[in-house]
Amino acid sequence: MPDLEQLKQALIEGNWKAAAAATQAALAEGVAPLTLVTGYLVPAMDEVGRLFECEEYFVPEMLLSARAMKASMEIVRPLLAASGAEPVGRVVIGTVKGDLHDIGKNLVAAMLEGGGFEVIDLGADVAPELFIEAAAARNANLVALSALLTVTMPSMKTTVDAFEAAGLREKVKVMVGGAPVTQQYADAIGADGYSDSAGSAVALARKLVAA
Ligand code: B12
Repeated sequence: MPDLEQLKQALIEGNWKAAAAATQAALAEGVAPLTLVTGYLVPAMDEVGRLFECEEYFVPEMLLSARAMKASMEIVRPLLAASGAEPVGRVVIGTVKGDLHDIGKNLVAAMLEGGGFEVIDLGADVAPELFIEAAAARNANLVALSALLTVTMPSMKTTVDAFEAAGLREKVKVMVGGAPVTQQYADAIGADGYSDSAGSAVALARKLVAA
């Protein structure tokens, strides 16, 4: 068994080269890609968040950790997405306007791809009109919104409302997620679904497009 604590430590220290090397080593020794993500990468970022909260880390340290996470995810992502299943739906995904956090959104996108969805990823800081444009142009049946900041959560509601105003709300299901988002919030803004992790997002997405 490889020393996976080293991988976690590399993320916390923001050392992308060590993170990439530890990821490769773990995969070579047969550790499942999803185990790497849920057991080590995500907990490492949680620890980074805790260090930020208690003012041991500041934005530059968070950025270095995010870069290390990205280096790991670039290796893991194709493996998560390599299921080869039939397309089960078309999803437009993005982080809402004002919010630059894209790691969780990228993970959800990779899992949805792995779960057989065609994924149109609009990136981060996405305005409501861009979600609408992409959903209409690509005939999507699902829209997935991510927010990591309490101050950008209202952009989720603005986006749901914009779909309503554009007359497209009946055509797409909307699912929301991100650390500060809750089922209660999803219900309050009229979203169709909420999930707290990339893994359960796939089951939710399947349920929503089948409904
Ligand atoms: C890395 C990071 C950054 C990086 C982001 C880099 C990037 N490319 O994403 C940088 C340095 C840019 C950054 C900036 C800021 N950040 Co920041 N950041 C983080 C950190 C440490 C990790 C986030 C992360 O990637 N987690 C790992 C992923 C895998 O988890 P996740 O995003 O939650 O996603 C999972 C689920 O939520 C879910 N999910 C996510 N999206 C979706 C969508 C759908 C549809 C579904 C179903 C599920 C789902 O599935 C994912 C996988 O399981 C968090 C702390 C934390 N633990 O969350 C703070 C944190 C989010 N940041 C915070 C803050 C305050 C900021 C800044 C305002 C700091 C500043 N003073 O400038 C800025 C804001 C910039 C902006 N406008 O967006 C606060 C937010 C507090 C709040 N509740 O509002 C946090 C919580 C830190 C803290 N504890 O205080 N940040």
